Amino acid sequence: MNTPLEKQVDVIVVGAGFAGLYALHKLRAMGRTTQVIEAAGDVGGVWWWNRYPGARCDVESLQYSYSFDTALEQEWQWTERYAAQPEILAYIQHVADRHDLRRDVRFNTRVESARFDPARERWVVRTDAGAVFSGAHLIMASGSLSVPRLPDIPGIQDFKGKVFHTGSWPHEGVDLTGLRVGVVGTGSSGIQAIPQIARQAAQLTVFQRTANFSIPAWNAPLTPQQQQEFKAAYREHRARAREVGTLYEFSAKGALDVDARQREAEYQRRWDKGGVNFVHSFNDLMVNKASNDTISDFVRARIRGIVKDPAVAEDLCPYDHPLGTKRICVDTGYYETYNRPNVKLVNLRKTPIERFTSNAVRTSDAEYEIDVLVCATGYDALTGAVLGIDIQGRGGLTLREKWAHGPRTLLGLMTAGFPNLYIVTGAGSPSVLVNMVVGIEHHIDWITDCLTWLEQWGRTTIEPTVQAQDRWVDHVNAAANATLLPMANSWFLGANIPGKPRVFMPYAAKIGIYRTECQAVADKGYEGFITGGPRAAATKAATTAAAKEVSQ
Ligand code: FAD
Ligand code: N01
Repeated sequence: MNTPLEKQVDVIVVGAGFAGLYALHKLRAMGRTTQVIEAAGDVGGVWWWNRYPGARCDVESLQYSYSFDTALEQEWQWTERYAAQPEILAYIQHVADRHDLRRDVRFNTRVESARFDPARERWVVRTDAGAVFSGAHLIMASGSLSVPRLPDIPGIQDFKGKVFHTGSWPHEGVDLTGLRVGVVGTGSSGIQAIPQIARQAAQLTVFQRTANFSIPAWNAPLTPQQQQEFKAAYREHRARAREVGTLYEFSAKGALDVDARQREAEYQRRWDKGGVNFVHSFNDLMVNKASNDTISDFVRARIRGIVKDPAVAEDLCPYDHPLGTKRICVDTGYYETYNRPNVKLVNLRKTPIERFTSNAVRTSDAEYEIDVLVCATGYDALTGAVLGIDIQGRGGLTLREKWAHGPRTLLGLMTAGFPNLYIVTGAGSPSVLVNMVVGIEHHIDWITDCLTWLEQWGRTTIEPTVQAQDRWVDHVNAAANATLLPMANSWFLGANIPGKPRVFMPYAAKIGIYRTECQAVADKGYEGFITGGPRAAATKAATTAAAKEVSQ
């Protein structure tokens, strides 16, 4: 029986960022009726939410863009090497206008629950506005970094000043002129915002728990010639990006294959060019700790060279994780900011925060009065948005129960017991480790190819077998363990969320390898997946497998 007032479509998509919009565009072209549901007031995803001062991409603008619209990639003029948030948002809004996408998006609406109805083989989705939608397929384009996290610091509710999170920054902007501002968090967001805030605020106090490695962006306007040269070879660049993610200058040598002088020269050459390319100076930096020590030492020496007060410089030097094992940061004048007279660094490892009072942050040795608190404290990454929805699959199995000990997927795309539920750039895929627009386009292409295949073969449902999923989870763990990545307490591992299972979530393989693996599965008739017949009741095998998993 249909639920009253249920709007029925072929496919429901949660989220209208890069992923949701491309999904809608493709599904429409395939003739599938599609409903996108988005909590924000417009398209853009993270670029709609993250309006903090200094927000910009760190994959170069010409690469951090869709490849599917080949006319647009020629027409669109990026103004800077790394576009700022307003420009990226304008680009996504332009894509929505150009392809008339907004008419299928329900904005200002949050999906609260999704239940698979096995009798109808449909997902029934309920929103915070009480609306009900059903679709044969449900695509979670809900983002890997879309659930901001405020710090659990005692007394924060007593603080009477304004509190902002970088990931949900007010649209009207925040005038910090003449105010005493505290920033908690020195990841990518904090490192971008701190230099900008320092210019406005009367006094800026940065509360740092973990020092991070940051590389200068050397951001600059893009010249017409730079644009023309890149655009002339766009097809080749896009093809290469599908293999490597971002077009860095990859090295064929290990860091210890050359002498110290050559190593230093290479690090300096790349430092002077700026950006994440620096991390690819040698090919073993992410697998060999001794090699990594050389690049980590180089950056620590640069920090000491930039920051005038030696004690502050030392506090800014990261020692507790190898470079690159936390997401590397890219900055404009970050370390230089600590030479300003109105900026103070508080090292929370030495003097932890004890509590907030109504007008101050109290650490173990001092009280810092502030008017405004900026939390650059990150996200419940990769699984936060998906688990934020009460998702129920076959036999009443909820995703929250199933993933209680960590996410389990096949290819990062689907999970056993949840037929026709697709996750874009989810845990178990390269996701946040690569240029995410490349990963997003790949996932949407794989999902839409899968829908076409199901139709051609008269199948109505698809889901992984538990065995194939288990093998994939082991494979993802092995890929991470072959690198230095698990050595950091990073959000890649869920370490930033108390109580979150510590599982290395992204798949640490080159995206080209991953694409080949995904294609091989499809070429073998979706090997590792169970498909159900035309409107048949759910296959017995799938139900049994899901039930078995709940009982495990
Ligand atoms: P998002 O852009 O996160 O969009 C997901 C949308 O889903 C959101 O708008 C959210 O409101 C909506 N949503 C979630 N849950 C629900 C729900 N229950 N109901 C309704 N709607 C919901 N990646 C790079 O590769 N390069 C970069 O340079 C880069 N820079 C970044 C800078 C910042 C400040 C941040 C935060 C991230 C950056 N990223 C970058 C990563 C970024 O997440 C991806 O590049 C990309 O924008 C993700 O797009 P998406 O559509 O998958 O997800
Ligand atoms: O978040 P983060 P982010 N007390 O989790 C600290 C993308 N992105 O928003 O490390 C004190 O990295 C926390 O300290 P610690 C990119 O993928 C890209 O900066 O847990 N401190 C850390 O310093 C990025 O990686 C860009 O010890 C607390 C910080 O808050 C991802 O988004 C720009 C605390 C959080 O850092 C997330 O970046 C922005 C507490 N209770 C974002 N809780 C580009 O440049 C947390 N912290 C492309």
